[in-house]
Amino acid sequence: MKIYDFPTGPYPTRVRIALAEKRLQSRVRFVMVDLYKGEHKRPEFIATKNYSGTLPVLELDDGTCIGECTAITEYLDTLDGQPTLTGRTPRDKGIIHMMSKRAEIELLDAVSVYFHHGTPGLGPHVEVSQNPEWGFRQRDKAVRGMRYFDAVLSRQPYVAGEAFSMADITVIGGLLFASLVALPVPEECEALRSWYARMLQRESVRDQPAFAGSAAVAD
Ligand code: GTS
Repeated sequence: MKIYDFPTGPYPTRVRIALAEKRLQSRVRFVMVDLYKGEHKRPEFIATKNYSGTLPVLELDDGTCIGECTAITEYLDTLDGQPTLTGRTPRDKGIIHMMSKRAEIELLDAVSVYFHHGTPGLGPHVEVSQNPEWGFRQRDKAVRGMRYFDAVLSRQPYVAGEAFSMADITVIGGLLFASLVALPVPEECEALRSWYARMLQRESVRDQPAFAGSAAVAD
């Protein structure tokens, strides 16, 4: 299998963490796609790899391409390897999917929109139609999302309940992206901050290129 990847990107990092958790790294070959050169927006990439023009993309040996981190993680979770990241029981699968989707809508995707619209983003060659006001609104939404996940994590050890899951990985992606755009987690979000500190100690997280150096501290 191949993964079209940008090693320090928050979304690709989600899949890298899932692979590391399940110890499946040796089964994939990473192919670097340079976001800052706009390689993900080239017509050939869009036509053959991912219509959405985003990373990561998983390409199976038969040429099938799967985009969307959630879909890729669900695919990987059906292969060998522990732990299960997307739930075993119908209930757990439902909760994990819901919380991961919520983490995208309320946090990670909101920070991403802020990056692309409220900051120079990937630069003028790639960011051809920016709307700063929309970006700033999404930045504020992301901070509200942080407060929501703080409340969740003040009641339970992990985003979807009692065990580490894909939903934790999605929130990690959100806080990674927030740190890259210098959007701090509010001081008073103690549960979220201490959960993130715990997550940064996990081998699968700590060893990712995105967390090298000091770029990804909670504040
Ligand atoms: N919904 C997609 C998913 O979950 O996979 C979003 C993927 C996404 O936005 N990926 C980013 C991207 O390709 C990669 S990164 O920002 O994390 O590095 N962004 C480029 C762009 O032009 O939107």
